Formats: sequence, C-alpha cells, structure tokens
Amino acid sequence: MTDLIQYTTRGAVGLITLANPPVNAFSAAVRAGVLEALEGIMADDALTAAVITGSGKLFSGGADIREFNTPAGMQSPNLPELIEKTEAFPKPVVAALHGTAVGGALELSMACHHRVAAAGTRLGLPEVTLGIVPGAGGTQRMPRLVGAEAALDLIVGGRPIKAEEALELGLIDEVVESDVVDAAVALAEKVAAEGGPPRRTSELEDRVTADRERPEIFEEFRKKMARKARGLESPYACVECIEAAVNKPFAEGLAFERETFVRCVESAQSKALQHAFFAERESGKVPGVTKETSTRPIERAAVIGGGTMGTGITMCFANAGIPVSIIEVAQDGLDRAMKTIEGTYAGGVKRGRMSQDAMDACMSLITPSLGYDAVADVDLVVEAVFEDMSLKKEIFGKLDEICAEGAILATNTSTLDINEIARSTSRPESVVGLHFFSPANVMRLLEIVRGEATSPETLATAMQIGKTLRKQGVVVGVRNGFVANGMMLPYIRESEFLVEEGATPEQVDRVIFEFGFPMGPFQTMDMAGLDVGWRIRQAAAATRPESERYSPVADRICEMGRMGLKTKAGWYVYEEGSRTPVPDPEIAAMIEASSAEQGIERREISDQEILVRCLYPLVNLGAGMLEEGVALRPSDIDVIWMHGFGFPRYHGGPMFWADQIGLGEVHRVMQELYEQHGELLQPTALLTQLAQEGRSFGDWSAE
Ligand code: T1G
Repeated sequence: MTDLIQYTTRGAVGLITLANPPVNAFSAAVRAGVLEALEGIMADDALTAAVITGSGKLFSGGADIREFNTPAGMQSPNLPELIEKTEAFPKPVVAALHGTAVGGALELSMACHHRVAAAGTRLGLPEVTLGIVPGAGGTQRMPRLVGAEAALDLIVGGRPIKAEEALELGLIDEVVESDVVDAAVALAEKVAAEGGPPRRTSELEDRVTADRERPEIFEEFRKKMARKARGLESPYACVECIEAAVNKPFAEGLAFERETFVRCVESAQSKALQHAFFAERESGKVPGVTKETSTRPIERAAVIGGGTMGTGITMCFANAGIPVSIIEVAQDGLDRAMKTIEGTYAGGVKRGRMSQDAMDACMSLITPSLGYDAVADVDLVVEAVFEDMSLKKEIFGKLDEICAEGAILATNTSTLDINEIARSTSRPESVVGLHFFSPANVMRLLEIVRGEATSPETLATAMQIGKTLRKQGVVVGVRNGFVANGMMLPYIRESEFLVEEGATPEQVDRVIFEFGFPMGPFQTMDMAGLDVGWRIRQAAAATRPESERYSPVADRICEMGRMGLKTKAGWYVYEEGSRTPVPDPEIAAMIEASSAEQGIERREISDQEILVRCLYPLVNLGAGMLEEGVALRPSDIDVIWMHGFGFPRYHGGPMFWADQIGLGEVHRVMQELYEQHGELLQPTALLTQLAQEGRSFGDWSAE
C-alpha cells in the first residue's frame, strides 16, 4: 500500500488515514490506497466497520488540482469510482473530519454512511471557485442531506461553513470537542452492532421529493445570483446539477453532473481560475526568504497619518487584533481620523457585516496619539502621509531616532523612491514598502516593496504581517509606481487617447465592464478622485519628453474643479446621492475641442480596438517589468491585477490572458500599434523574444 495512506485497526474497526501532505489531496496514489484499504477491511471478517480520517492539520483539501486535465486525474480508481465504492461498502464507513474537509473530501464524506466532525471544522464545496462543479457526487448528495436551497447557497457560493452550522443543516451527524477519531470509531462500532444495511445518502429521497414541488427555488436563485455570477459559467452549471438532483433519479443526476464536470474542467475559464489559485500561493515564495528566515512578531503597531489611507490601514491592524496607535500632528486631524474610523465600523454594524461587540473590540485596540511618543515601543510603523518626498524623509528621520531597535519602518507610498526614503535613516535594512490599496480595510492586495537594502528578515516580517492582516501580499521591486500603479499608466493613458481619437468615456467603460472588470477606467478614476492622478501628472510634467504624446483633457477637467464622484462631476456627472455615472455633453464637447486643437481626426473606433488598446500595452509593460526584475514572475502580475484592479479572475490576470491569446498575436498587434502611435507602444524585448520563440509567459516563469 502506498505510504500516502496509513492503515491500522482499532478493535473491529479498520482505520484509514490520509497522509499526503500538505493537504492530503486525493491524488491517484491516495485514491488507490484508500480503495485497497477498504478492500482489505471487506475481506477481513473480524472487522465490522471502517473509519476514514486525515493526518496533520486537516482531513483533506479535496481532489488534487494539479492532476486536472492530466491522465493521473482520470486514473482508476478516479474519485467518483472510489466514492461510489465507499457508499456501496457493505460495512458501515464513518468519516472523522477535522480542520478542513472541502471539495472531493466532503463528497467522499457525504458518501460515507456517517460523518463526525471536530468542533470548528471547515466544510465546503469550493469547486465553483475553480470554474468547475463538484464532480464526484457532491451536487447529487448534498441536496439529499440539506435540501436544494441550502445546497444552492453552499455549492454556488463555494464558501466553507463550520461544523456546528453543518450539523444544523443535516450535513453531518455529530460535532465533538473530544478526539474525533475516537468518536468516529465508537459510532462505527455502535452502528455495526446495531446491524442492518448501511445508510446510503444516495437513497435519501425526502428532501429532493419535497423540493421537486417547488421549481421556483431555482428561478429565484438564478435571479439572485446574476450580479455576482456575471461572466462566469460554473455557477450556472452548479444550479443545473442541483436541479438535476431534484428532478432526476440519482444515477441519471450523477451522470449529468459528471458530464458537466468534464465540460467545465476543460474550459478556458476553469484553466484561468486554476491558474489564479496557484498564482496566489506562488506569490508567497520569494528568493532569499525561506521558512528559516526569522521574522519579528508584530504585537504593537503605529500608523502615521489619519487620512483616507491611514485610517483604513489602522483598521486593518485592529481587525487583526493588533493594538495600533494612529498618529496625527494636530488635534482636529486626529478627531477627524477617529470619526472616520468609528463611522466606517458603525456602517458595518448597520449593514450587519459585524456585531457591535466586534466593533467595540476593534475600537478598543486603536489609540489616537498626537506626536511620536507612541512609536517608541511598537514593532512596526506604517507611514501614510501624502506623497511628498521631503515630508517622508523628515518623518523617517524621526522614526529612526525614536523607534525600538529592529522595529520595521514601512511606508505606504505608491509612487516615491523607497531607497531614497530608506537612505534618510541609519537602518535602511529595516525599511520596506507596504503599499495598501484604497479602501485599505477592504482591498485585499498589498504590494510589499523590497528596497535595495531591505533585509530578508524585514521582508519576511512584512510578508507575515500581510498574511496576518488577511491581505494578498505580492513582493515587488522599486520603480516609479512599482508594479500595480506602474501598469495602470498605459491603461489610463491609452483610454484617454482613445476618447481623443473618437471613442467616448462611456464606450470605453462599457467595453472594459463587459470584458469583466467591475467598472471601466473613467468611472474608476471618478471613484478614486481625479486629484490623486492630477498631482502625479503635475509632478511628472517637468521630466516628460517634449515629443511624448500627452492628453490635456484630464487636467482640464480638474482645472474646472471637477474631481470625480466626491464633487459629483468628473468624466461623468452624478445625481445627488447617486454613484451612477451620467455622460456629460460638456465633457464630450471639451474632448472634441481638444482633438481639434491637436489636429487629431476623430474616427469610428470598434469595441475590439478599445479592448486591445487598453489591455495589450499593460501586458507589454508587464513583460518589461519582468525584464527589469521589478516583478518576480508573470503570475505575480496576474495576482496584482486581479486583487488590485478587478481584472476578471476568469481570465486569470493580464499575463495569463495574453498567453491564452498567444504572444505571437499580442506582439503582432503591439507592433502595429507602435507603427501607428509611436514609441510609447514599442513592444518590449521580452515580449518580442517570447513571440519570436513561440513561447509564453508561463514558459518564461519556468526558467
Ligand atoms: N490540490 C493540489 N494542491 C493543493 C490543493 C489541492 N486541492 N489544495 C492546496 N494545495 C497546495 C497549495 O497549492 C500549496 O502548495 C499547499 O497545498 C498548501 O496550500 C471532484 C475535482 C485546503 C484550505 O478547492 O482551499 O475536489 O504552494 O497554502 O492555507 O469535486 O489549500 O505549498 O506548493 O492553501 O493551509 C477542491 C483548495 C478541489 C481546496 C488549506 N478543493 N485548497 O489552506 O494551505 S476540486 C479546493 C484550499 C475537487 C471534486 C473536485 C486550501 C486549504 P504550495 P495552502 P492552507
């Protein structure tokens, strides 16, 4: 038997333990091992029952995602075969669940005749997040255990639930505080002693029969899910499978599910979502930082600056249970900051997103402070004042004097040179960029900027704090705008050029929205506030080459005092209290005037040209950043764009998306754009090389 399965007996019970670290995934060898063990128990008359459990911190993370679309994935016994044999097993089989049991692991458990879970165990069918449906009976057995409505919520939502909720729903039979294997063995012995055929989930008909009388369940659910499932295929496939569970005999429903699974797992969307899954985990692996690299425990933190970013960052620490001081230079600024924080939490309580107790607990961790005394005994400081180099250097000079030895000095700058900031201290090795995205207490992305002097310990601590704050941390190097904002530049620039050449802001936004972004570039700019970009453009004006094309439209909008949603006018106008962008003829006229001024002949622009012109240049720049080493791997860029700017996950991020199109084609079009529009769109060397060699970014990162 494979050593990925441990087998022993407890009295008359055969105990099968999954032992395939790190997550006991059901690889081909594990599946064969479980079946072999079951056959051993079947053949042994002295054994009356079986228990299946997992070793280490969890039961299992389900099927082995790395085997998808590989022969190993379909190798017999595949998961559906193993699960059918488990349910058909003549002796009681009990699942002993702890930590996490998701995907195929929960499907196997639902095919076991009884399920016992340790308190707090997380159970779920997250397959929809991988662009597939549960493909081993989950969509057929879960409705039989919990009913169609709960099954729709759990399977289409993909979220895990705790054992306690699962017990209430009828998904499991018992929750124990004691040792779960002992409890499962005891239950197995009891059931075996009671005799009679094992209880098979596939034979449970009450709930599906009742649901068959309520077909409206599915129509209502489809309506309810439409906004969240926009552009996605697998959520609708999940609904169809659950509908089949209610309306078809079990075997037919199972066959329908299998067919649907196979269709989904080979789809472009699923491949993109599988890529996203592994990309998020890959981004945590950074050269020079290993499991052995020591990190500083962050027990106390401080945030300098009580503006939009400072207050959001402060809430991140409080939400993670870390005492945090927020520091401002003047009382009114401090009062405003605390009012903002309190208001944000109160809004969460009002919308039922958090309890009053949780709000009080967070507020109790936040200490408003005037002056720098509060940073003397903290482990980490995050500076979040407005973008001014001399001010930041002054602040870091003070932090250098006051902060404890070994404290991490972080800056939330989104554009300034971190090496220059670090050089204003005597401990540049302790300086790192922690670039949060607005609103910082909501956005998951955290760009961790490694300076030339940042030590491995400081970087490892920054990566650890990213996890503690439940952020998706990505390590990048120092350059103007780092990776995220750096790549925003061509995206915004080309959008503005397109409206000068004949498109309209609403046309560009519609194309990008239909591609799958939550909103287009012009609405995004209005939401974020046009003053941020204006200040950056003004700062860059001095160094912009004369010959470089530049669109004055955005500046003119700001000069009119239109700063976006917050002034109810920007690229669009907004009704009082509404966030719905309304096209403004005044802006359209100003754009046409600007085109005429610059001798730009306006023309009909297709949706396809808009898509290509907005997205290919950022792919091109992404390749440039890989060459520079500012981004470590293409998948990091994908993670940044999915978590920072809402690049549709079902396209896998810009670099993966470009690979699906083919870099030969992306390069061909970039070359055309370069010839038409000039050097700003010159294909980068890496894109050219990969295109000529017929390779992909995926290949490149493998080097
Ligand atoms: N297959 C292969 N590798 C996996 C894996 C899986 N299911 N789950 C995790 N890994 C790898 C991961 O890439 C990382 O690798 C390491 O394990 C630790 O992961 C028929 C077909 C279980 C809650 O969607 O949600 O069953 O980076 O950092 O934070 O219907 O992993 O170290 O090289 O995430 O402790 C459905 C996916 C499969 C669950 C543990 N299952 N996994 O979290 O560790 S589809 C899922 C998770 C299915 C059937 C279908 C989490 C976790 P590396 P980690 P963690």
